[in-house]
Amino acid sequence: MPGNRLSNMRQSIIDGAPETACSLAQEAVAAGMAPLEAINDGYVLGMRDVGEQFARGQMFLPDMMASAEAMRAAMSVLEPELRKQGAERPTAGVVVLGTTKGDIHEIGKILVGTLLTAHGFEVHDLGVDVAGEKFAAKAREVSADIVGVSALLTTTMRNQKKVVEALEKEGLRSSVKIMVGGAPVTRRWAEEIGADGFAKDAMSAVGLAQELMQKKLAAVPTQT
Ligand code: B1M
Repeated sequence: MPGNRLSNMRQSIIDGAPETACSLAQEAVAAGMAPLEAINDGYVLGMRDVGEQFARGQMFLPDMMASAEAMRAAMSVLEPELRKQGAERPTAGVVVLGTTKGDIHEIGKILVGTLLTAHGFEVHDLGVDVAGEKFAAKAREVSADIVGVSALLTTTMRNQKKVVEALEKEGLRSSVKIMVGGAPVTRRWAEEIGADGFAKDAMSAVGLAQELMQKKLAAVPTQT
């Protein structure tokens, strides 16, 4: 039965069917399925299929938008469940998160933010199409430990470098760690632009954020 449920979830994204995606998520929560299993082994696989069909010219932009809508509908049910897991923990660190300038893809970034919150991080999500200066201003405002920048297009991943530069210009680079991610982003790219780390998916992003926090705390001189 869980196998069927997962494949129905996947299909609801391919079909661009928000109502089905939403009711499958509700059923899964009621049946005690882990929200992350539904996301990773059901809905995200549908999104991957959609991307592949789009790349082959078998699917068009309105279909892709309908699929994104279905994904958001499922996430509206699953996200609060994930957040509950982090609600009662002490803050693991302060993260400013956003999708880079020129880019409106947000599903992966939302997933990263949700999992960070579920693991005790205080997340300030700036949304999509965010300029480097805005990341830097928010980082200063909330005394961020980490700035996380998502990019889904090969053209907009270049703007991740602008975020690094904006933090340098603001004099924040030594106090703020930078992590980058998104489908076209690689470890090598992260190194090239001077970021502190790269994560390939949302769960790895949590591990990376924890690692960066440890490095940051280890660098703070202890008081005698
Ligand atoms: Co767009 N799109 N899209 N799209 N879209 C891609 C990215 C594409 C690969 C599709 C394709 O051709 N196969 C392609 C990019 C090609 C390229 O540059 N190499 C593409 C294109 C071309 C475009 C447009 C240019 C299309 C057009 O207008 N002709 C346009 C660009 C608009 C813009 O941004 N300026 C466009 C528009 C759209 C929609 C609006 C229709 C919609 C987005 C809706 C929304 O987000 N609200 C959309 C969608 C849905 C996709 C695909 C199908 C799915 C993206 C997604 O949500 N995946 C995508 C194809 C694909 O990726 N397979 C595609 C699910 C999500 C959970 O995964 O986002 O990868 P992902 O996030 C992962 C990891 O990457 C990682 O963790 C997440 C969870 O595991 N991660 C991080 C992400 N951010 C991270 C940050 C971190 C760490 C990890 O640290 C900070």
